[in-house]
Amino acid sequence: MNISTSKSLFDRAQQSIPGGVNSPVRAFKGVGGTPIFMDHAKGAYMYDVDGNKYIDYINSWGPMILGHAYAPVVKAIQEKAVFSTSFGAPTQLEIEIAELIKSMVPNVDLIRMVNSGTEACMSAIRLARGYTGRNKFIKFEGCYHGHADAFLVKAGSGLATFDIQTVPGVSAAVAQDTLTCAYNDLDAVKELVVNHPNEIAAIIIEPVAGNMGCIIPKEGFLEGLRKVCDENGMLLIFDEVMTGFRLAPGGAQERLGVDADLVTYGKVIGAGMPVGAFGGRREIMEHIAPLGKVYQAGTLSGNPLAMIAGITLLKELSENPHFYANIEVKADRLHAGLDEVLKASGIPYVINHMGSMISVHFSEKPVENFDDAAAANNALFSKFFHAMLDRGVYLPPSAYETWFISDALSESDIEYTVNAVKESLESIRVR
Ligand code: KE4
Repeated sequence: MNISTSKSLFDRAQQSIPGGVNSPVRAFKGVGGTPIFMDHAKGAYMYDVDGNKYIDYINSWGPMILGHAYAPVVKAIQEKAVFSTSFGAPTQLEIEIAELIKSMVPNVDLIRMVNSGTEACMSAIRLARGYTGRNKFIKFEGCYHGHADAFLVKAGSGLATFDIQTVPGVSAAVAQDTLTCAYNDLDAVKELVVNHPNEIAAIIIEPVAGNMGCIIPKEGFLEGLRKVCDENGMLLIFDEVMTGFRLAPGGAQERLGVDADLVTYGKVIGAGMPVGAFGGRREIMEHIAPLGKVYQAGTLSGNPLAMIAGITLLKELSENPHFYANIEVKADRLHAGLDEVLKASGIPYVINHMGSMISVHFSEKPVENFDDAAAANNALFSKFFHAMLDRGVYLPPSAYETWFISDALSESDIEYTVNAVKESLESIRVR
């Protein structure tokens, strides 16, 4: 596959941008090789600067649930842009997206728009600390809640990909309030709570993890966290930046039947524009400025283009629930096809899958937490990634990421993908 233009752009990019990318996971450092520079995308396909076409399983890391350049979203942005891109004053659009989200997520009374998932999660933690008067919080190894200092402790996504255990610049004073334990280990959570009585403000979790591959919560795990929080005056925060409006209209809360106290969003709610949000019960959210004293702000929070993009996509999803059924059928079809060719290959593997989130781990044992994901044959994944890329299938460039299924995928795309997996496995076995 000719990627000469990507190569020259990458050389040029590195002269002006750290590592040539504006987000580390795009740099292919986890899998090696030259990152592919994209020119445009439509539906299930991305087209690189050398004219190569790829079936896209990244979907911009989640937002493109109905495919790239979804016509109603593009039209809405084009029409809104001529009326200014930002006012720095309140607009009706912000009310509309807040009311739309509240109609899809019943346990959210108030919601604040921000500009990224990181901002949403860091604001939720600050609010939990302000509401409870406690400083510590629990996160799970391999979960990623954005790049705010307090989260960069045993985090997933790029930190796992690059094996960054401690991040220079994150002070010990900050990190000491971040308590961690293994995903799916409820006893470890209870032990932390016993060892830190009345010190822990919250537990923050990806209710279905997507930053160490896709990791499914064990039966009773989330319910157990809910009980621990209720018994110890702690808040349960669901980081639904990935799962929100993807696993169901009401996200993981609806699909898994567990209510959090605060929930954070991103990705889908911006339809590819920079948006994040955090919300919850009024008694908690009214501590946020200007109502309360937990300060949180943003020049471009709620800007009209991001709002109209999010409103348009969320309306499509809420008014056409068949999208969710469609995506589940496609994901199930992909899972079945992957299972068939992986089983035939004789290579040990595990497929973790819920809704439109799926990941393949070359592992001989179940992958239920970060250590399991790290113990898999991730060197083989890197070869697999490139073999698939060479066949025009763009997977996340790391074994520590989840694949996303969009409704734009056709049956033939899925069949092509499964066949590409078969050929890729044969090619890497030969080497
Ligand atoms: P952003 O600040 O990147 O918008 O969101 C941070 C975030 C928070 N919570 C969850 C569950 C997330 O998955 C993310 C961001 N996801 C990564 C992909 N694993 C973003 C890709 C990137 O870092 O470029």
